[in-house]
Amino acid sequence: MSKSILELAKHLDSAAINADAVPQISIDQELSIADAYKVQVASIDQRLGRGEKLLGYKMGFTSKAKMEQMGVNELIWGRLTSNMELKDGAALELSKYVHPRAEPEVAFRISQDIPEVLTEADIPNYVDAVCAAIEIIDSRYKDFKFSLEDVIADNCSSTGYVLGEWLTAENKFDHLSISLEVNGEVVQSGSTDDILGNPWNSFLEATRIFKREGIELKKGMVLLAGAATPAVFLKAGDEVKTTCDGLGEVGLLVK
Ligand code: 0L1
Ligand code: MG
Repeated sequence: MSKSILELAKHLDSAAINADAVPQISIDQELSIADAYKVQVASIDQRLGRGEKLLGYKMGFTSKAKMEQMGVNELIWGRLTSNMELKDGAALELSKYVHPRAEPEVAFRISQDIPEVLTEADIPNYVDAVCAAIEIIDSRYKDFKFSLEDVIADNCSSTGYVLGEWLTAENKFDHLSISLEVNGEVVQSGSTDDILGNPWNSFLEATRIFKREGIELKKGMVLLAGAATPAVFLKAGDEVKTTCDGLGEVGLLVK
């Protein structure tokens, strides 16, 4: 028998709390994309009900190659809550995750509520800071395998994030190098161009999609723009660092 949206949400929430890999939802029941986002919202509501705060959003599938691979033609998004934030340089406790990976990103800080779809000219009025960031993705599904609907329901794999020092938002991001280092070795490198041509495009797309979906981007919220490279699995003892030209560094230690 099919599970309700709330049952699916509780199932994924419990998998996240217990760091327990579960079978893909899509093996047993069909889910539309709209219903998958409802599961995501209901599962985040479980966290908010425990006192967590909604602090922002992450954009995913921000490269054309990844969109094509997953058969989508627009970005997907997940929600960032207070328990997901790790301070720069903090320890990530491996036992709290199923099979976490890290990916190098940039983040935006929103300076006032965004009421409408923005254009490039509006950006200075709505974003006051940018920084280098790391997103921790940790699918709750066995073997990190999922359909598009599965991953959306599972908060688009988003599990944690680390923000570097906020810098003024004048940075234009033209062709900036960005890399992920593990234990002093560069294991992934790319350019901010790899984030939808330019991370600002991801931000503008977010304002378009969220207006359509009735999602509020509010003052003080964080928006993760998307990964510039493939993600890397983490293991105990790893020192992980993202460096982005002009935006500095941000890191974490895996325990
Ligand atoms: O770009 C993203 O952050 C997508 C994450 C969801 C897919 C995955 O877990 O690889
Ligand atoms: Mg990401």
